Amino acid sequence: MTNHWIDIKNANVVIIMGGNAAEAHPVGFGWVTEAMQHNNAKLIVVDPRFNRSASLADHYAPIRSGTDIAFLLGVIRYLISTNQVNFDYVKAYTNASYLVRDDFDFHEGLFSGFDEEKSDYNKESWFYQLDDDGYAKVDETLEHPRCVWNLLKQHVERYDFDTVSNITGTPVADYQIVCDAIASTHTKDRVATFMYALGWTHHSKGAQNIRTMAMVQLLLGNIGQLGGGVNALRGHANVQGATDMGLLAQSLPGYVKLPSEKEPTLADHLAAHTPKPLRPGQTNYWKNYPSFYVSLLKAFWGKYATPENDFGYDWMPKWDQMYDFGKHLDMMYRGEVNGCIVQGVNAINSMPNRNKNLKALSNLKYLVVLDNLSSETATFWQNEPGFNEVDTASIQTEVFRLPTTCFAEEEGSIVNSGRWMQWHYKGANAPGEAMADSEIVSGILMELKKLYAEEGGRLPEPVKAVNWEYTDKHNPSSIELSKELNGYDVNTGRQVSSFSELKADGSTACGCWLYAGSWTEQGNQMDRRDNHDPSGKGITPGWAFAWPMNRRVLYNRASCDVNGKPWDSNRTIVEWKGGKWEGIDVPDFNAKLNPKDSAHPFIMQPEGVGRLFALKLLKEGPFPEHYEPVESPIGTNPLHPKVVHSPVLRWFEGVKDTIGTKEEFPYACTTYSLTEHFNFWTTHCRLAAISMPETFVEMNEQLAAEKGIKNGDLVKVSSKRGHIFTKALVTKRLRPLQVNGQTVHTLGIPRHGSHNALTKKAYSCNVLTTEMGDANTGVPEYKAFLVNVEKAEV
Ligand SMILES: Nc1nc2c(c(=O)[nH]1)N[C@H]1C(S)=C(S)[C@@H](COP(=O)(O)OP(=O)(O)OC[C@H]3O[C@@H](n4cnc5c(=O)[nH]c(N)nc54)[C@H](O)[C@@H]3O)O[C@H]1N2
Ligand SMILES: Nc1nc2c(c(=O)[nH]1)N[C@H]1C(S)=C(S)[C@@H](COP(=O)(O)OP(=O)(O)OC[C@H]3O[C@@H](n4cnc5c(=O)[nH]c(N)nc54)[C@H](O)[C@@H]3O)O[C@H]1N2
Ligand SMILES: [Mo]
Repeated sequence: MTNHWIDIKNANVVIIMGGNAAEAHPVGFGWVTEAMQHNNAKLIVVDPRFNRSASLADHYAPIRSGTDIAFLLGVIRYLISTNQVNFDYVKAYTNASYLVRDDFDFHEGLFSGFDEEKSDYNKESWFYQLDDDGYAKVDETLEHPRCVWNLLKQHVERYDFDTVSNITGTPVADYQIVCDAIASTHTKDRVATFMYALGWTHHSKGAQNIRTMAMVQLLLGNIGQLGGGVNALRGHANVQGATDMGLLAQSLPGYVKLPSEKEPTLADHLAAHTPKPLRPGQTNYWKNYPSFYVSLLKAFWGKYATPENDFGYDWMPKWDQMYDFGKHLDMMYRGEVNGCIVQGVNAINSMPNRNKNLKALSNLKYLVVLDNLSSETATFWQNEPGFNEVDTASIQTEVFRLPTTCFAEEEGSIVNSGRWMQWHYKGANAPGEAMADSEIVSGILMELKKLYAEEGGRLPEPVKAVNWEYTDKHNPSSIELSKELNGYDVNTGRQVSSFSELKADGSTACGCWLYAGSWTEQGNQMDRRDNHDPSGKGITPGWAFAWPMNRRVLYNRASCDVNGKPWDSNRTIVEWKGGKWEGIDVPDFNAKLNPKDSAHPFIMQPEGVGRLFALKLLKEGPFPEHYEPVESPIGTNPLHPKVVHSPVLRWFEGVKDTIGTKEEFPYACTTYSLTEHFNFWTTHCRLAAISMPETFVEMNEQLAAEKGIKNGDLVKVSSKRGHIFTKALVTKRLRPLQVNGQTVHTLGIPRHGSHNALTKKAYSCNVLTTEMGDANTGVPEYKAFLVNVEKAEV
């Protein structure tokens, strides 16, 4: 989140779109009702399903799954054509006035530079026009035909109400209400927040879904404001922490990059990732990349990291393509991988195309599962007729199960969606032989070191050099690990108090630059529990530690105009007063600068402004465009029939044959969470199993009647990848939508189906789902695929 949970109470309009906060984030949702009750806020929910969030909304609008970009580009068109834009903000704080290269173009669904053969773009033209000093050219009048503003206007021109409604299935009357509610926040005294999660990420253009919303927020001037922002509601309790720590396939802790094989030396890598300013006088914060990177290498390799050996850069793995879990499963399927360590994920239930994954795991020589429960992944080799059909005797995989502790049985920090690092203490000792994950991983490292010492082997250096100077090398304490993440002076051992102290010369070590300040010489800042809120605006500087630098609202310079005056005096976060900056939050800019010199709030961008035109950042293009899901219930793209879905998808060999057509599989299908369960693990919890004992498939009354299916009937749901049997839940919540001259029915299946838990035996919905996913992130299209449904013979 750019903002944080409590801050939602400051919103005037709350849009829940691409998420279901009432159900999946029920505690945080309390701040939505707070905004409604005490701030007269309006709640808008846009979702294929009338879900529990919708039941509390002022207005609910249905949408066909996978069409949010069309919906939001239509909103952008509406904002522009009705002049409901915060123009002062847009001119000063976005790249609206920047000139784009003359060779940038968009035609019939494709941007300039498309290479048909590679199914990829040459992104050269997706850039600004530069002057002789290498700075972007701008036209502050917004009149130049090549400025972002005019190109954007032109790009969204096609998305009028009828076109949008024809793609999304959202009735025009509903759409008008949503557009007006969003547009009402273009004034300086009104702000909207968008809350989203998987309804946007689980798509073959997930990153572009989110980006389109960020563009809406920029046009309205809603980023950097109390009650505004771009607010991702994260999944697992500590998934924010996991991503901060480099969980993503191509990132390292603090979102610095895993090196690619195109960067053979440290100098190459730093040159590729240390941006030059694109406008004069920019903070360009990533200019500090070398300090963050070298400090991270010092944390990895300790005394073995020296200027002479590029601080151990050679020992870092280099990628040639994205090796996410999907890629690994595909490699296992092809027999290209011997072993796999699965830690804290129930892969066989949660990854898409389950039948393929069963074969993938069966090809391994060994599988190690670190989990505090007996998961279906650890028992994937057990034949369970109907639910997990495998030929156990032919499986060669040896499975090792290492029981772990769970969060309540260890101390440490958990980072919530609002970036708060909150320390917690151990509640109980772990049962039986369970060990902490860190203890297990350390044990494996110690054994590897021993093996290398005794027997030698290829590439011993990284294992030998890894910095493991903990009191107990077999079991590093959370305290020692946290202090290392904060960072310290290598020579004196002093904890740094901020990332501004980090150096690129090897004199500091830091495990995650964003966490600098969380454990300083003053001690653990994460266990602070002063909930004092002096301004009444939900800013509690003494509660826990919010990265970066205990800042609660990111980009807060944008809450003021260029002269440092808050857009809205009721929403002051920082302000220029009596020749200096004052405020209730840590400034997200150099507060030594006067308002004019600091008027570039988006300090992580080399041009200091928010991007309506995203340059080369995303694979699909610098502007979002509507593409159909890979499996589309209308089988065409009404905007450009030749480019139906995203043209830059990653197709593993043979996957094209696993994609269904609307002729065979006529219904759209989506999957989602229920409050009563948390993913798969609470299916092992008796009370949760009692409250929701069984899974089901939801369908609307019209479709059920056409198919002769009654509520509670056993039905067979099939996709190109496989089929499941489950019970029908006939409902008004999912309604048929009129799309491109046809009726689209959507089915919905909860994602908690499990066959060896305390709930009734069920098929996992991931038998049906496709592994096709977002080209930037690899996240599968769990929320939009095609199925057929028929009444099953009992
Ligand atoms: N009780 C409970 N809480 C949980 C979880 C749980 O399993 N149970 N899981 C946790 C995890 S790991 C995560 S990641 C989060 C997930 O949090 P959410 O994303 O909120 O949860 P989901 O139920 O997956 O999906 C949200 C909504 O997206 C809608 N949707 C589907 N397709 C589209 C679309 O194309 N457009 C739009 N606008 N909406 C769409 C679905 O109908 C659903 O209502 O929740 C976390 N919290
Ligand atoms: N069709 C469909 N598929 C989906 C989704 C969907 O909406 N639809 N959602 C996707 C999303 S957002 C997510 S996050 C995934 C969730 O998928 P998973 O992460 O696979 O689901 P969980 O049930 O949360 O599994 C986590 C496992 O970690 C174990 N665990 C808990 N604490 C610890 C610990 O401290 N250490 C270790 N080693 N293990 C621990 C739990 O016992 C559990 O077995 O599913 C994805 N798959
Ligand atoms: Mo998740």
